[in-house]
Amino acid sequence: MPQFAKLLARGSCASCPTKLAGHFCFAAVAKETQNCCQGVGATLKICVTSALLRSVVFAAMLCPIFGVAQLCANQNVGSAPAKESFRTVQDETGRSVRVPVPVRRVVSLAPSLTESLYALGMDDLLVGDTSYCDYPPAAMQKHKVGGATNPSLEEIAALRPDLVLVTKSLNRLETVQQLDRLGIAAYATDPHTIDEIRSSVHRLAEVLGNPAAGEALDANLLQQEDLLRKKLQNSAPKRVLFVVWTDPLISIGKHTFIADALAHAGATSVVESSRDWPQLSLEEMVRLQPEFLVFASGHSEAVSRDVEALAKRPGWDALEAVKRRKFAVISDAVNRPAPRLFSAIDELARQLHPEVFNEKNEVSRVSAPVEKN
Ligand code: B12
Repeated sequence: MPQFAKLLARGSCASCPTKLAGHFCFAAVAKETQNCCQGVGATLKICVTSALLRSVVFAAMLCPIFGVAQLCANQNVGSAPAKESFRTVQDETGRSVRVPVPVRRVVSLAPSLTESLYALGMDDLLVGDTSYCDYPPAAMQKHKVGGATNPSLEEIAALRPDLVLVTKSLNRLETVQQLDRLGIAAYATDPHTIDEIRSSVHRLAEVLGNPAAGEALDANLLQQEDLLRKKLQNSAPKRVLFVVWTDPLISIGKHTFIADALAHAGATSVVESSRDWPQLSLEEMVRLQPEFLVFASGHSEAVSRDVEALAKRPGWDALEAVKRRKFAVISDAVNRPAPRLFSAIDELARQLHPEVFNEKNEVSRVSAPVEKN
């Protein structure tokens, strides 16, 4: 992950005024409380209350100075103990979610959300994730709560999360309903385009209390996107079949983030379905004859990674792209609506349009994927 994002995320005071105000207020409360405690027991409560009040007033004075009055109000800087403060936000599926302020413990139920937290440098909030959360490698050390579609509610509850992160394109509605019944807040994302992935990660950073980290990452991703767009501006898009699943054949619909990722990589899907993950017949694909077949390096053990073996199977062998071995195999990051998707897009563009990327033509490389060791 970019070091600057980490820096902002953990916040030097200069780059994160909210944190500055927060530290100030906390210090003020601590000092006042200590002074008061030296006094008579009966006055302790009043002293603490007045210290708190003064801190709140102090914070209110500081906020406009730093231009973050709204943020301070949202985060209740200097008010009641953290666990008693909440704010209501709307998630990307339109649900109202009561989010504790500050958020200290997060469980992620999707690899894309886990990766986003790491890319934002906010992984210290992550107390649990799924058995599919394998990137960056450090994510594998987090406490596992089961699969993405079948997590253990007991495991999640035992981790006492302030917030559980889910995504509509992978997790089940029932999981969110079960969490609701347990009184555990769940925030859902639902990005369908590259722009929406950037804004979704940005918004997530805000919801978790570090808008500066979201802004920095957003700007970095936008820069990567612009570089690639310029490179490919004169390249005609390649007609491809993106293979999500082989048995049965499942591809992508036109409103999915993968369709938009293909467009950013100089490709267009031969499938034009308005269903997100349509099941298709090979006969239909033979009729459409894509120029390339695009595979993610891993989705599940159940998906054939051996494209040579696939090429020998009846039906598949009738595709021109198969006969000519026009396969593009890219990282499974393409399956995850998260910052690393941008590196998968770059990877695909290099395979589909190698002429644009040869050393001679290359003006500047798209910067390295957002990652963290
Ligand atoms: C299509 C597909 C995808 C699509 C999208 C996922 C999806 N929508 O299902 C893409 C390509 C993006 C994908 C990605 C991944 N997938 Co996948 N995928 C599939 C596949 C092939 C079909 C699933 C399907 O038919 N979905 C259609 C229906 C069920 O989904 P839907 O239309 O979106 O409807 C649901 C949601 O809308 C949701 N919903 C509705 N309203 C609301 C509201 C809220 C608030 C929420 C939260 C949800 C919600 O409920 C609906 C029903 O469940 C299955 C395997 C299979 N053959 O079943 C694997 C499968 C679901 N994938 C799997 C995995 C592991 C992954 C990846 C982790 C792979 C990887 N290595 O990166 C990634 C994770 C992506 C991420 N976000 O991090 C596993 C999950 C295993 C598990 N126990 O959790 C499966 C079961 C494959 C397997 N056997 O291993 N996948």
